[in-house]
Amino acid sequence: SKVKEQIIQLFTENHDRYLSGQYLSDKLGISRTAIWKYMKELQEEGIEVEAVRKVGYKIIGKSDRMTSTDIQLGLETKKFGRQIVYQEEVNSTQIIASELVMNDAPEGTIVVAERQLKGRGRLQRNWVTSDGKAIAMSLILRPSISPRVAPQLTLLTAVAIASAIEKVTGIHPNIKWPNDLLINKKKVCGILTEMQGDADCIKSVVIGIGINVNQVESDYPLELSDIATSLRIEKGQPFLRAKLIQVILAEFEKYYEIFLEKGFKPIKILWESYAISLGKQIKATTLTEEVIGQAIGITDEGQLLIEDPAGIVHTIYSADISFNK
Ligand code: BTX
Repeated sequence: SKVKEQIIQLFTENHDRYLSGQYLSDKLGISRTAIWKYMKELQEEGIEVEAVRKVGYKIIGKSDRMTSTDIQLGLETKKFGRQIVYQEEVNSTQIIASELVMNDAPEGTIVVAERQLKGRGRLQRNWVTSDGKAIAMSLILRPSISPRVAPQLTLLTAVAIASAIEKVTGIHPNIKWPNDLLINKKKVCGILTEMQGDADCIKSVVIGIGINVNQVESDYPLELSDIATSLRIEKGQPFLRAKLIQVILAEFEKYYEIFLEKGFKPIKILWESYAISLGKQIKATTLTEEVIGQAIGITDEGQLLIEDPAGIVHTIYSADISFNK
């Protein structure tokens, strides 16, 4: 309800302070009994509320869920995540987000699911989402940019997530061009950027984000056990997924504003600070060829530059990268 959202907003603005029933009732223009009813509802939704007589209410704990309430409580963005579509079970959050795009959902809308049955990777590959332990999220953007620069949004997303993971866990992840986030060489996050529009103009972009948060090794199917990791495996402790989403949205909003105002260059510098492929011998497999050589950098547009043994520099727009040594 609208009132509950306002209550959540007040607790978010006041961080860990007690808010009295009177204060809430004055602010929202409803009775203290009504406030008490809403606080009970929040409790039933899994938010731990402490109520102290004559003092007020305080949020003392949250469980690891990702409902709209969980994500809004503590969200400090202006636009991103202000519209949340939460579903218990979906085939793919990307499908729901593309439907929302056609129904004029505003920029910053997110779709989140607890359970994703047919997660999509690039090139029709599958993305495995472990029930209740991962983040499956799609984010709707409506930038006015040309399709040529759209791939930069994938790199921007990688920077925002890397920076959020670093803030929440203390781990410094690596980015493997263009769309993988790795920790200790294993994949912790995948990004899928899908665009709608025509050849001259983008109408919308749906960014799919899959993050392995609370899985343990035995949660992964055999074929992923050597290539996938999770924040929990790396850090030895679980994390609240809603909290991570809040920080990702805040980081995203910050970098997206910079990007729209100043272009890709400032993002590129940050991207390079997380990059793992640069300077290494790699093999890039594109739809039409294989390029082997040294990754020497990315262009101001975001394409990867590979210098082959003959000294020829190749510009790669899209490829899968593997390390040669
Ligand atoms: P990608 O094509 O770069 O990576 C897919 C490959 O990654 C798979 O072929 C498999 O080898 C490996 N893989 C699959 N699941 C996992 C996992 N959980 N952890 C590590 N490695 C894995 C990456 O595509 C883009 C993934 C985007 C997923 C999000 S989730 C929310 C949104 N909805 C949706 O359907 N897709 C996106």
